[in-house]
Formats: sequence, structure tokens, C-alpha cells
Amino acid sequence: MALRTLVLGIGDAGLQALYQLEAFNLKNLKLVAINTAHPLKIPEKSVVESLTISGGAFGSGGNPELAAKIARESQSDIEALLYPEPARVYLLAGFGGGTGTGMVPVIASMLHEIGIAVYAIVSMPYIFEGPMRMQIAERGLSELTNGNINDAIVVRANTVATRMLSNYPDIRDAMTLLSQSLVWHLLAHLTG
Ligand SMILES: Nc1nc2c(ncn2[C@@H]2O[C@H](COP(=O)(O)OP(=O)(O)OP(=O)(O)O)[C@@H](O)[C@H]2O)c(=O)[nH]1
Ligand SMILES: [Mg+2]
Repeated sequence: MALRTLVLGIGDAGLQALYQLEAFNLKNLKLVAINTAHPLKIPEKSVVESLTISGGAFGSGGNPELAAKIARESQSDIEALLYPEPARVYLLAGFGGGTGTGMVPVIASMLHEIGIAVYAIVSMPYIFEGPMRMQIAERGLSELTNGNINDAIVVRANTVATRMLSNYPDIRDAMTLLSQSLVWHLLAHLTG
């Protein structure tokens, strides 16, 4: 059986990263988006699968604690994604919101405890997104790095990178740069 790798894109930023990753057409790679709000509308031609785990229509409402609770309660749904058993799992997310920040540390520990090699690749928010998002992201990061994981790669769009975008960054370009950084770090890890 070929070595299988499962890539979970968690939250909206994670989904965007999966869309970019699928353009590489890699084999033996399963791509699954996990979100908490409404079922995702994945375009028909996409190979990205999706799992919506939600306590209700509001998703995590930007609340990482709630997202973490939903992830813990959905352990069997998450573990079901492992079939047929993958050799390793990558978790991709943008930290700073509810879903990705809350779920990544929980899912990482959950999978690590059952003996799966787990790697998280997460981005920290831009300064211009404000201090609230940065605080949420920093808390998520310490949970992730204090927990059980094989490796955590953190993408920080620092001031230098932000200035490269322009003096007044277009938010879409800024977010695309983040998703692409997640994908390139993943590819570098796979090939390195
Ligand atoms: N790569 C990428 N990053 C994004 C995008 N949108 C937002 N981000 C970054 O990711 C962080 C988290 O945002 P989301 O991914 O929208 O949040 P979420 O995990 O879906 O969480 P909630 O929607 O709050 O439950 C933001 O603070 C941004 O730094 C995107 O389209 N692509
Ligand atoms: Mg979201």
C-alpha cells in the first residue's frame, strides 16, 4: 500500500490552503477541509473533501474554546478520516479566528495519542488585523506547542513581509500570501 498522507485544512484559511495545494495534483494525498459553520460549498471539480462538525448554525463564532470543545466531541468523526490508515497527518490553519485556533491543538494531540505522526503548519495574523486576533493566535500557539505533536511550523507575516505587499495591503493579496506560505512550507516538509 502506498504511503498515504492526510492533509486537514481547518477553518477558512485551511480550506484556502487546500485549494492551492490541490493544484499540484499530488498522489497519495487526501485533502479534507474541517469547518464548524455551515457545510462548505466545495466546487464540483475540486478533490477537497469536507467534514462539518458543528454544535449549530453559528459554528464556533470566532471562539477557540468552543471550537476546541466541538473538536473533542467529534473525535470519532475525525478519527474516521484516517481510514485507510495514513502514515502522517498535516494540519493547516490560520491562527487568529475560532475554528483553526481552537481545533488544531486538540486534533494534533488526539492523533498523536493514537500513534499518528502529526505536523501542524499554521500562520499567525498580520499586525493590521488587530491585537485581539494576535492574542487569540498566541494562546493557540502555546497550546499547540505545549501539547503533543511531532513538529509545528509557524508562519509569521512579519512587518517586513507586510510592507512588501504595499503601504496599504489589499486584504485578499495579504491572505493569499499566507495561504501560499502554508502550502510551500508543507511542500518543503514533504520533500525535505
Ligand atoms: N491563508 C489564509 N489566511 C486567512 C484567510 N482568511 C483569513 N486568514 C488568516 O487566518 C486567520 C484566521 O481566520 P479564518 O481562517 O477565517 O478563521 P477560522 O479558523 O475559520 O475561524 P472562525 O471563522 O473564526 O471560526 C486570520 O486572522 C487571518 O490571519 C484566507 O483566506 N487565507
Ligand atoms: Mg471561519
